[in-house]
Amino acid sequence: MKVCVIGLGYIGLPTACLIAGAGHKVVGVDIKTNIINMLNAGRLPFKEKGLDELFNNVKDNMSFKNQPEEADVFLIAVPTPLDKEAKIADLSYVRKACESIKKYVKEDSLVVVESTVPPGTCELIVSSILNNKKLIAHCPERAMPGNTLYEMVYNDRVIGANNDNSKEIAGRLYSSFVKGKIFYTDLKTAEMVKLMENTFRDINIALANEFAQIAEDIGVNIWEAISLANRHPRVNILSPGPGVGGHCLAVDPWFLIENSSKSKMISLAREINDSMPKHVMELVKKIGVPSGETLTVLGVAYKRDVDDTRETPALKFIRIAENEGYNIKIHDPYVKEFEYPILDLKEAVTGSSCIVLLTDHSVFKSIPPDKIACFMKDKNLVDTRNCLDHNLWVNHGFKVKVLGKGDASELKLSKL
Ligand code: SAJ
Repeated sequence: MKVCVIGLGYIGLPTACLIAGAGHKVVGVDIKTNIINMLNAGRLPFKEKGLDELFNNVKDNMSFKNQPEEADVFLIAVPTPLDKEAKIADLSYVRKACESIKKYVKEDSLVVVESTVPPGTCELIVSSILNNKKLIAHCPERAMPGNTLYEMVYNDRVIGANNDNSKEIAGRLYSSFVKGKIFYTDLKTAEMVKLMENTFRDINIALANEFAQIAEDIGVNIWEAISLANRHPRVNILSPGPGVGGHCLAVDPWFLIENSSKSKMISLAREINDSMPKHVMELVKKIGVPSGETLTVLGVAYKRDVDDTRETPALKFIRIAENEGYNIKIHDPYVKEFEYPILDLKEAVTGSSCIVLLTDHSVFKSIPPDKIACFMKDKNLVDTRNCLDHNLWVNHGFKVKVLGKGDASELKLSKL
């Protein structure tokens, strides 16, 4: 098949490479000229495990352009950001992508939407822009950044299709590179399934974050409590942290509820997770660092061992801290581009009164506290991911506060 992939980001590009690797001819399209130039020059615009090697093996089957062209399948993998004011999906990129392919889509070409969209989008919006062309499928991506290629091949996939013909063509395309099982349903169910998956995770992280704050109040170590609770065969509590980032969990739950008045828990979970950066600010104050001091933020990527900062809770924390009068210095060995300068470790801790660890990058575990203590003004550490060896840091003179770790001696039983 000839497949035209619209949107060459974190999902579109790896998918395009896998499709090319399965022997199809791929035309990759993106509105960003710099991305097209880089790809044509044989370079990747971002890092992802295994992508370099795959790209080098398959690029002869691929071409990259700013404009779509005729194809058997059009695969749309453009972003669907959140309209932050209205808390609804901003479908402008999906609309533009559909407009851009409209004149190339024939009666027998299939249009597959991989972008995450509110239920009803494929049936009502995509279909009407394409003049009710008959072959539409929705196959939401499910891959985890950092392990994208493996998950794109081995995860099960859900394909929503509007008729048997679109189901058959989409099935043929995906089964050529997916080794997981493929399940078929209608368009709207597939759209809802994807949103439910991420909402499930968001709500469970919110529960962990609520447990953590309760534990701080009553003097319990939530990390120990969670690991013990998880010994129950049907319990799997997730980890608390400084909030939820990424282009999915902080966004998708809103898409699920934008056309329903029945949600209570979903928006509450969003509120809890969004409030975590503020809670981290409170921990900094509790450890005794007053405003006017310098804080070192360790990690601004939204999660461990990736360079991705989309929707990162670190940005919210930094803005809150600056509003409260703190100076901020940032160190993140993965992140190359950010709203604030990224410094090397020594520069980031020099003159600082507190290290605030927000991302649990593996390399942070080997930071030697004795080697950086001498550059700091005061030795304080707030660990929001329970990721460092706290005894080691205490032994080198650091005062340590861990998110979710209540001080047993501070227990106040106000209701007893
Ligand atoms: N997080 C916690 N505690 C946890 C787990 C995660 O605070 O116990 C935070 C992370 O630090 C991060 C955020 O949640 O800020 C999201 O990270 P994640 O690893 O849970 O998920 P994503 O956003 O990288 O990828 C998710 C995945 N969805 C599910 O696991 C249900 C992935 O499979 C989807 O493909 C992706 O969303 C997507 O594109 O929708």
